Amino acid sequence: MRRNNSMGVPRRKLIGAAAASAGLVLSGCDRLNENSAFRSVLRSAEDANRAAHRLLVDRSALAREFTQGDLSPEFRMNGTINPSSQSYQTHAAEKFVNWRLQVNGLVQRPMSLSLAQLTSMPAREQITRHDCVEGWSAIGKWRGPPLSLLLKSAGLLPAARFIVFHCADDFDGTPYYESIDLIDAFHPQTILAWSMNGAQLPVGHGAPLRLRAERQLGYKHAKYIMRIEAAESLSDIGGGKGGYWEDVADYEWYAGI
Ligand SMILES: Nc1nc2c(c(=O)[nH]1)N[C@H]1C(S)=C(S)[C@@H](COP(=O)(O)O)O[C@H]1N2
Ligand SMILES: [Mo]
Repeated sequence: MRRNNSMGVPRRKLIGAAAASAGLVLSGCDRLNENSAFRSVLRSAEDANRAAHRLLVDRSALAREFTQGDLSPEFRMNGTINPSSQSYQTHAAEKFVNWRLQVNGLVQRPMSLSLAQLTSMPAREQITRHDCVEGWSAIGKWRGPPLSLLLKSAGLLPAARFIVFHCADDFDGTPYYESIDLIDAFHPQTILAWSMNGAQLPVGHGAPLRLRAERQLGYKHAKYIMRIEAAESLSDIGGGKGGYWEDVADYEWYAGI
């Protein structure tokens, strides 16, 4: 079948014309190069290219790690410091023995993990600085399995693009949640911390499990994680912007530091 465009010109003829004009451009290359406007377009394309490359390379870089002596004597508790729901209060009173982390959404094998299972997984320990958008920072020691380990055992489906953290707390009935992309999800310092400064994670800091995503600002570090969901899009989760603060106060979804 011979397919024509809307003007009735056979496709082959159009391709021929395009090739001819490409030839003209090529033969005029030297003259174009003398044109300073053209050169500046090339330069800015090169700059954009370099910036994109730098961004990609930098996103796999490690956040600075500190030593035991750098630990902040006091680490502020911020946002929710004790989720009020009856079910969270019961889990806390039971020392989280009946609590389970759900891992579901776009995964091959949905999982339900006890705290004992999570604490017996291979863990990473890291001393890092937490930077809150409100302007305070603190250095703490965090321990827990890399998020990548859980995602690998659940097996992400090809459509998965984001990892969403659903939390036990809410602000006036609106649940706290956060999300990251797969670059941060598989970053080696992205861990699910069940321990802080060598002790079980305190309720104020997100017990029994909180995210550490060391390349991003504090509000991305979801505390009180109940469920981890792999998703293709963020638009039908919460208010659609990928996180509680993104939805209610227009915080940036990508809060890289
Ligand atoms: N579930 C939940 N996670 C949360 C918050 C919250 O209110 N609820 N606050 C965020 C903000 S703004 C910061 S700075 C950190 C505070 O962590 P911290 O209490 O361990 O200092 O948790 C983040 N994660
Ligand atoms: Mo924060």
